[in-house]
Amino acid sequence: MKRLTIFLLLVNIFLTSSAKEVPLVGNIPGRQTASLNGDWHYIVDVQEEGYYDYRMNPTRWGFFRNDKPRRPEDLIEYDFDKAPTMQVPGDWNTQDQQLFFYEGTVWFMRRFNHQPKAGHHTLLYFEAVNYDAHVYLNGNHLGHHVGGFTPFNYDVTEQLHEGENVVIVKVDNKRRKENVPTQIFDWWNYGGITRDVLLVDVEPVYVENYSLQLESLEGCQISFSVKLNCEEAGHEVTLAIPELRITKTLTTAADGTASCFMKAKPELWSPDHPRLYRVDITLGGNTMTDEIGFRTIEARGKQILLNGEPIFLKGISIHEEKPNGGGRCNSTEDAHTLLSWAKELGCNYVRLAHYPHNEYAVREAERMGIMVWSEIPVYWTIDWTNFDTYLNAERQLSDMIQRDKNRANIIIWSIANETPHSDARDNFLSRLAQKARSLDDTRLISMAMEVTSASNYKNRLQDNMHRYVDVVSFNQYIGWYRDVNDAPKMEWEVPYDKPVIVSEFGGGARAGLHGAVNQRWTEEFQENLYRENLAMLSKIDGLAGMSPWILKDFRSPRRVLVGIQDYYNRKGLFSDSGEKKKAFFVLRDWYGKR
Ligand code: GCB
Repeated sequence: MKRLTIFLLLVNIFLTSSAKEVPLVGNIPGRQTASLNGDWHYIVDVQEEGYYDYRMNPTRWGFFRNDKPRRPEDLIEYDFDKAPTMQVPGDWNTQDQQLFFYEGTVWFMRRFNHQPKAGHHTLLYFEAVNYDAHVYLNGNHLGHHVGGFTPFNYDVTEQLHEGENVVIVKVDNKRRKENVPTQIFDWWNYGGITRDVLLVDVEPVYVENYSLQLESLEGCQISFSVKLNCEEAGHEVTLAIPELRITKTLTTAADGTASCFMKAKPELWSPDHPRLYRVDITLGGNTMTDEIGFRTIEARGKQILLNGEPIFLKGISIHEEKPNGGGRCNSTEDAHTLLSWAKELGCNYVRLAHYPHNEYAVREAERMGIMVWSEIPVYWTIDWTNFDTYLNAERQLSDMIQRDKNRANIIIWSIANETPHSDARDNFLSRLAQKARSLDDTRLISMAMEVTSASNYKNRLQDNMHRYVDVVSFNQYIGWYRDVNDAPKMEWEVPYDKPVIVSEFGGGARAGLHGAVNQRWTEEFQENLYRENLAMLSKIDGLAGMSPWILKDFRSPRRVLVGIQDYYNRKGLFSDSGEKKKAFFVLRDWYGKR
């Protein structure tokens, strides 16, 4: 009898904690959601007291229980309700002065009310938590997620209570060798629940994700494929694009997917005409709406063709940092300001460096007619031989693609930035490139490579990864890490029949500091560097675009020069508070003439 009771208790514990991470749902803006943004209580936990006991074993009595003393003599050494609050989404570094340089663990707690809808399911969706997150709902551990810039979601239908619920997240942003990115990187390691948190209302059977795109210009063919959250035959999914007079009903096969091709002649999406069509996807009487643009993108010889026409990518690189004063961006307004600056510069393209940016940013760029290079933080010295590191990178890549595969403006998936050559690195990256292609063969694949610098002024791009990419891209810093006087003598050799993008070049200037052109950190130095670089780079055979480094000064712990850098990388064309530097006008004029 006693055994039976224990067994039943265990079964009960198992059942009540059976929340699961589910495959990422697409088109969050088009779904029924309730926001969990707002004030969350937080506790800074330097030694992970709330997670490990004093023998360093995970403790049953952790902060995730949100325990309260029941009797006056009870000892509970934390209290979320008495702890301060900060805004979610948001980084902790700019919300609490004491946490400016903090890298470690912070616990977050928020209460919310919920009224379950009979027969519905609820997903708990995090757009991003940097970097390592353990998520708990009403004391149940929902899961563990690593990677600071991609979304994840849990089906929490069973864990939600009617009335009050408590969600707790342990966030740890310590840098580690095996992480992606690894221990060193040139940007601020903003910690926290940096993007939206949402409850998503779905039916038990729901559309998990779909792809809708123009297959080819010649045949005027659109392809549509849809995947449900369950592997069941016989569900009807209707796709409607009213402005194209398309209504098509498909029936799922046993694996819960369906697909079709349709004839259509949509107006094409392009920077000059960022046309988006309303798309309705209906399953079992529930309709979800999206806005989708149609275009083709391809590399032919040394050209990039958008809608069959050669296009030069007039770009700029952007970090996801607020336009005024720093901190992680977390709204459409932030994205709009940065992208408007890029437009003012004459850009038709941006490199969203060095990690997937917020969905807001990608969608805003799409509406504004800006093409996008989107990348994962496989940056510098990744732990190439560690298979878990590979799996982490691959997961970030596939979540980036799952989230954004219907965005017409994304033309390039980039898999890495400035990685040192080795067999281990080639194995890792070629596998990633193949993965990207298997998930989406309609876009171009690239990565930011490096050029071997030669003393005879001949710069040759040589990288085994050239076979796996559609566009060869490289970063180079003549004039900054190498002498600007060399620029006119430089020759470039890119021995591959592929389009070339210069994914970075640039140099630093402190806004308002003026002086001679050879005086580092002055606006004149940066201005001259841009002039010399643009003249030099124009000579590259097959130059199809560029994304100079960078739109705005951004925070970096590596930039310690007092009075000049003050923990900012100063290569922005805008200062950290949004003032234009002289080099802005050089690039704007050059783009104006292309
Ligand atoms: C690079 C990196 C970028 C740095 C930049 C710099 O090559 O890709 O992340 O911030 O150089 O400023 O040195």
